[in-house]
Amino acid sequence: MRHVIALICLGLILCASIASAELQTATFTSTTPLTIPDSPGGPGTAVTQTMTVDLDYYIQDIRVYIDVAIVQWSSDLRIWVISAWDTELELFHIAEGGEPATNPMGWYPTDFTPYHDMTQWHGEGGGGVWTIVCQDWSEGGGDSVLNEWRVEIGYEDTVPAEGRTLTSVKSLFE
Ligand SMILES: [Ca+2]
Repeated sequence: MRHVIALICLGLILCASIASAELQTATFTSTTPLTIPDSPGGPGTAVTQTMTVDLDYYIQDIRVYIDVAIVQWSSDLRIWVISAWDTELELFHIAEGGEPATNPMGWYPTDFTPYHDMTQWHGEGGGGVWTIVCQDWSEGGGDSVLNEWRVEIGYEDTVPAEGRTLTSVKSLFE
């Protein structure tokens, strides 16, 4: 009987430690519309919007959501996101990631395939100013509007992020 109790206790301790290692998730959202002007031919005007992410933890997992209203062709568009630590990744590349031709709305990397590998953001501090950059690369089809974008960060709340000067921390995740 004593052994059974000991095993149950051990089991409870294991479960508790596994539970505490689960990732927490925080989502940050911008719903300010951003007009993406149609290209006059070649790369059009790049427009940007920033969003402050208030989170003092390292990125262990990340998704980015976009909702773009497109007059005609999503294949005209390119969208980049720049992290708080200034790592710029292209997510939307002329609709090669499986985005629909009109009104693409969904998450990278779960709904659409990002053009760049988003794991490059893992190990960076999540907190700070994030930037989205949108550009129309082909004449015609009219302006588009980025209605909303979100950054969802998975993190462990047991490890608070230090300042970004500790870039060596990033290597621990690679
Ligand atoms: Ca266009």
